[in-house]
Amino acid sequence: MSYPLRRTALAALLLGVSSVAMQAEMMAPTAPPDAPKFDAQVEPVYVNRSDIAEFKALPAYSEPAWVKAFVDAGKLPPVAERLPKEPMVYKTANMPDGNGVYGDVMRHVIGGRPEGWNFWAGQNYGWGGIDIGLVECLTRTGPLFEVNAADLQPMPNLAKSWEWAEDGKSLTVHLIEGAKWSDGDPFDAEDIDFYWNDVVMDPEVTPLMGASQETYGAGTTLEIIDAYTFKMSFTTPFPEAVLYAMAYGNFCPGPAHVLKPQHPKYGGASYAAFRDAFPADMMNFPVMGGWVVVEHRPDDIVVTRRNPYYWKVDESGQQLPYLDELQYRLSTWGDRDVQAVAGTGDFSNLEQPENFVESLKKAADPASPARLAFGPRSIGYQLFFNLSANGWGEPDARAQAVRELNRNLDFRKAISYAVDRQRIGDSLVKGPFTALYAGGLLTSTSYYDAASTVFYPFSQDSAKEALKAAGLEDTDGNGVVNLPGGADLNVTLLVNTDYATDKNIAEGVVAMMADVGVKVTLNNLAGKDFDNAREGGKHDWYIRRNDQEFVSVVQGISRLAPTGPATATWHYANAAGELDLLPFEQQLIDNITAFNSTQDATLRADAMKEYQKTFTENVNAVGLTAYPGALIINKRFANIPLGAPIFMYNWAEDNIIRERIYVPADKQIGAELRPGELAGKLGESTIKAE
Ligand code: BQZ
Repeated sequence: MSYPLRRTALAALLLGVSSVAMQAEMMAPTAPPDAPKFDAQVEPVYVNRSDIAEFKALPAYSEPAWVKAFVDAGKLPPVAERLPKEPMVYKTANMPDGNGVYGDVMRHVIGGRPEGWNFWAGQNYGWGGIDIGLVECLTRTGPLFEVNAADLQPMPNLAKSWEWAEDGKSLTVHLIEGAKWSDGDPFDAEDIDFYWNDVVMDPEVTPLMGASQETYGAGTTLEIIDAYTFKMSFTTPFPEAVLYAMAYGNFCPGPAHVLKPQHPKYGGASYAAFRDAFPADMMNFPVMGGWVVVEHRPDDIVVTRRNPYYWKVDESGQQLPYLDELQYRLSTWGDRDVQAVAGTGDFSNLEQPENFVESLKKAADPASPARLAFGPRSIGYQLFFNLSANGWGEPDARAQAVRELNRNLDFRKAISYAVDRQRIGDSLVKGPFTALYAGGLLTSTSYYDAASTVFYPFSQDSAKEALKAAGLEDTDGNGVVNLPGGADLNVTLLVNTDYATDKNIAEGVVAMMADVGVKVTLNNLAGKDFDNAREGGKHDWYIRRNDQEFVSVVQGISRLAPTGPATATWHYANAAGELDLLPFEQQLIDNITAFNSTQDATLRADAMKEYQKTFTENVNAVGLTAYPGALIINKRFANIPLGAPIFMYNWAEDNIIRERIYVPADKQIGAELRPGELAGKLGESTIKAE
């Protein structure tokens, strides 16, 4: 009788219960252990949305002198004609350092690479704030981290106001009037019509963030009323989450005047040609954002210059943005941290714990060019199981066998028991940063409820018991459990190699699975290849840094479960559009529907408690670690909002409202690469005043 068995038998005798019964037991799940105390270093100053901005006409407007030279040269209409009837006006009182001055540059460093500019056909701009600076959406949620709970709703943006019908079954939306794209073309309902009918509702087109009709509620329709008004109609009353689904990354209308001619419905050659019609070396793509891409040196840098038609001003009538240029050096995410604390870069979301200690040390030096401030614990990693067994991703026999195991609760429990979260956290960084994360909603959302969270503690014995309960034992004694047919169980784990954190966590998981007899093979893929493999269902398991839905609930709520054929990234429908939901997944969908169908705060909180309990009890995913991130910003920048988290409703590149950030004249560093230049015509070069 092996030693562990002898020890158990002895204990059984002592306790007078049958050893077999005790051995078969798995450790009882517990409530999640308390996270180490780690308060956000700076609290936001809470305000109402109307304290941040409003839409109104001002008596006079102004612009940088060098832009005025373009007007004088007849190359631009006067600023008042470039602005909408009622621009968005940022309130001076809400600006930490007041109205700003023009000039200077923000030097970003990013790990992505622009694919092309057709965001609406799924192309990414390289992340790291490029797309956030170029595309604007109907509403905005990044700055909501500083909004009072009582006023917590998305901020107006391209949609300046909206009203619900009495019964809540429709929403009438009013667009900003007289705003223009950066090439001077009017922004109006034609852009909304194209986005809804020829992007969202066109099954051949998938926008970057995957918006589909379900994102706005199954059965939702949209009707154009006039040039600045449209109405959405819903099948359930008051689906307020729709307003969040009108913020970044969804319902960010594209320039119909350049997109439409390329779309097959309007004479375009094909859907592939439509997607590739605006390659990354094509400059001056029209935007509604504060800056336009005027230069892209592959693998080197993207340069963006102020948009002379930008539709926001400060209370003194100065047209925004204040910064004339934003640069994006094309490097790695890790290098972003290094350059930010060194002062050769100006911004970073310190999101990889491996860089915490070094960055903290550097930033602690009073002479450091950058300031660093930690926010709430809003970064979380989970291991997701591919829960489709009806063909999504065309699995071969080996993969299909793994899919069926993934759909077995005992198997998922086994994987959770086998994860030593303390060891994962410590392998990334020592200290009070990482917490033992059960999975599901993060503690950073007010909808998180510890009492509704089920935690399977680290226990290799329990893991082995659970594997046995799932029909898996090491029948050939080679240390790897065997599938019913006798083959060793071998699982592929998809990992995003753009981040050291993802790779380190994955290596930890491989070792921990081996300890309980589960062989895991890493599928290491970079950025877009990772996204494509995940989107295409080409995985058994994958590791993912949470998106907004697990951090805020309301932002991206439709992605919290397979509410539609392509909403939950771990379970899409097969080619026939069929979703083989597990019973607990249906419960999760019902919880989300319950949340979306009421405005009652208590009923909403209850719906999310149910969601969290169902998600964690059924191990929909295995929580791996959760930790706070830190915002690193060069000290020369003014108007950085206090307590801005790197990630909540959106990333810091949105949260800090870059269009109203400025550098006092005496601190400007003269690092612009294209001083005095503005974007020219689409596909051409820049223009100069003289
Ligand atoms: C922040 C963000 C701004 C995407 C991306 C990137 C993509 C994912 C995710 C983050 C990067 C930075 O995150 O890591 O700090 O600057 O860009 O967009 O990981 O590969 O697909 O979801 O937001």
